[in-house]
Amino acid sequence: MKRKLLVTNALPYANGPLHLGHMVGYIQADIWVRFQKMLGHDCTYICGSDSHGTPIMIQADKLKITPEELVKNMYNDQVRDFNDFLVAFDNYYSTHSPENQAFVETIFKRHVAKDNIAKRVISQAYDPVKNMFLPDRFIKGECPRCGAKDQYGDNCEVCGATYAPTDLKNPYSVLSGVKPIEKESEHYFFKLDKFNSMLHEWTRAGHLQTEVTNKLDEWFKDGLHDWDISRDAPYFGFKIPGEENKYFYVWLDAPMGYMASFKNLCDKEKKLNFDEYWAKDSKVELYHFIGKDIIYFHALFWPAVLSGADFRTPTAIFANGFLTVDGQKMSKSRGTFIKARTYLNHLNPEYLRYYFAAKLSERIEDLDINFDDFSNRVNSDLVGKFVNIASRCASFLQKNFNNQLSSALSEKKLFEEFSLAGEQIAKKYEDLEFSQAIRQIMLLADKANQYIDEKKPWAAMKDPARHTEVQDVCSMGINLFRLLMIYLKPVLPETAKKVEGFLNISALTWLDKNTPLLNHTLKTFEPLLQRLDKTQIEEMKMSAQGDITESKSTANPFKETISIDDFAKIDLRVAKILQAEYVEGSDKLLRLEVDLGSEKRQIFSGIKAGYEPDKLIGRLTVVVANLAPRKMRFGESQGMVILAVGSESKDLWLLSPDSGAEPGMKVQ
Ligand code: B3M
Ligand code: ZN
Repeated sequence: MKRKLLVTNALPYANGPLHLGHMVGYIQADIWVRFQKMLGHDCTYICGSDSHGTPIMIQADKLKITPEELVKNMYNDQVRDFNDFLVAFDNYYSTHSPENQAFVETIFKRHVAKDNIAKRVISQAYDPVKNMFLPDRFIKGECPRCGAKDQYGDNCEVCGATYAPTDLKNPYSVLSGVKPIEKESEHYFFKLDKFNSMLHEWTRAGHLQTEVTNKLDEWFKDGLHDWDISRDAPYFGFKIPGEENKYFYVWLDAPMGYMASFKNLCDKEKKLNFDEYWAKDSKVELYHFIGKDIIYFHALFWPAVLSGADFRTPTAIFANGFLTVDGQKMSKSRGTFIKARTYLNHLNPEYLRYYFAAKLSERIEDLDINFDDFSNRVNSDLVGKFVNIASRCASFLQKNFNNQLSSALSEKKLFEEFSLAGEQIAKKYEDLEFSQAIRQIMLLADKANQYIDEKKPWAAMKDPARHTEVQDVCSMGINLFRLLMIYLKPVLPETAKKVEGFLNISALTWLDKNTPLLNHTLKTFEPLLQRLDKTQIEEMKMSAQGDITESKSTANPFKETISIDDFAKIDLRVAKILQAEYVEGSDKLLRLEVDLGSEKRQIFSGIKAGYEPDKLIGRLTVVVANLAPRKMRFGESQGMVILAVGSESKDLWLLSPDSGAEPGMKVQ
């Protein structure tokens, strides 16, 4: 039966770049959607930028651009990152759109009419210099327990204490540095408690993962509190109708962005009908993929807001866990913060799609990316097992049989076994048990390789009487490979395209697993996926470390202030470059030998794109002399050359002291 589905991913904030942690949920949903489409279901996949809120306003202010310009820039970056990670939304829109404004106003008015909105005066922290109310994360101070400085208003990063912003000692506004004052203002509240019984029922009706239902039980026990849905000017968002200085809180209009993005698509593609998807009695399945940190908004507020405004509620919400890198929380200071773009500059997106798929389950577990494991899996599973089947068989068929497949299957049973396994694999995809699907696919890949090993076509080829056998074995191999490609297509869409070209067939669907490809001419085999070279990972990690903390288009241009003592720890020296040469196997690095006056050092520096080694020999530059030595694949790097860098990887310039400087001189 053909199903109709609408699938969404959480709308990423437009105030910072996408990073690998984000990609978990987007890749998960994209794989699921591609799978549904391969089955022939009518599945629409939408997303967009979450474009409102104080952080966006502040960020734009810092950059001296308007919030509109900022969200436009971020939107473009996000679209590019998603495209390059092969996340194929049917529409990517923005919450800062006329459609979204219309939805938030309609929905708000419907709730007002039903007396679901209250107004009352509350007192909040206010920055008397910037003349604005301060969200919690804009207030810092000393931890009330251990006294650590510069802690946020909710918990202490030093001793782990949790508290309210009002508990901070010597609080100050992050924006102006002054002590916040308390100020009163009237706010709008959504009466969540009125939906208590509706939510009680809804959260237990199979729309949520078990872990989520359990978590919600705790929240129900705490009681459902009124939700503050308004913010005072200055704010970047939609004005509340009838108010001069009040805006809807970003989290009220954010999920409505799902509707706005879909409405925008309906206007472009006339065959889609908005009401069929969102009216109260809609039969369409609606799925939201989100991160575990935003469950409260999606499993409580959102169904209540929708149902109270006479719209349908979601069919299910799928929450995913966080990403850790080499066992640690992603952190800018540790250099484990990897932007989506940094990854893409160095590595194939399908590697990460495969790695995530191999580790994802239906549960809300955190997922660790361990880069040794990552390269082993890519090389042994994808290249060693999967691609290997095709390359082994294709070369025999091309050299000896004009790329022609046999007209019958020599091992019907084996083909049927592979075809039948597709049913279980489909079930695993459907249930979001991707790691189990991948495990089964790789077991089949082992089997296919074993089959070829046993039949030894290379031996049979030596005996002219056995040539038909070779063609049959390789045709079997290609047919098994084709089924594996079908099963991996949701994860590896680019590779699938190449394979469809090589097999000389139209786009593979899931049902194609039931019929073999026979009596058919292949195209010439082209390499499908390269082995991953560990230097690519090293180089990516190096750029991640070097990345300024936030994306160029949006960042505060400078890093956090350090003291003069901090600066004094860095030992900068004039160095003379004695030797410079290419490093085999690295497309970024040069190996330098430098003279620091009192000693010579070896330094690997990522300047290959900007300099020919010969031109460097003999010149002076500046290095960090006391950077801890780092072991790299090519040897130890004993220091760091400082560079001026532009936005392209080739835009880099060594610093040069004026003439007269000597190697070893201090730079300060
Ligand atoms: N922008 C938070 C996030 O990016 C928030 C999601 C909105 S979903 C409607 O995770
Ligand atoms: Zn503390």
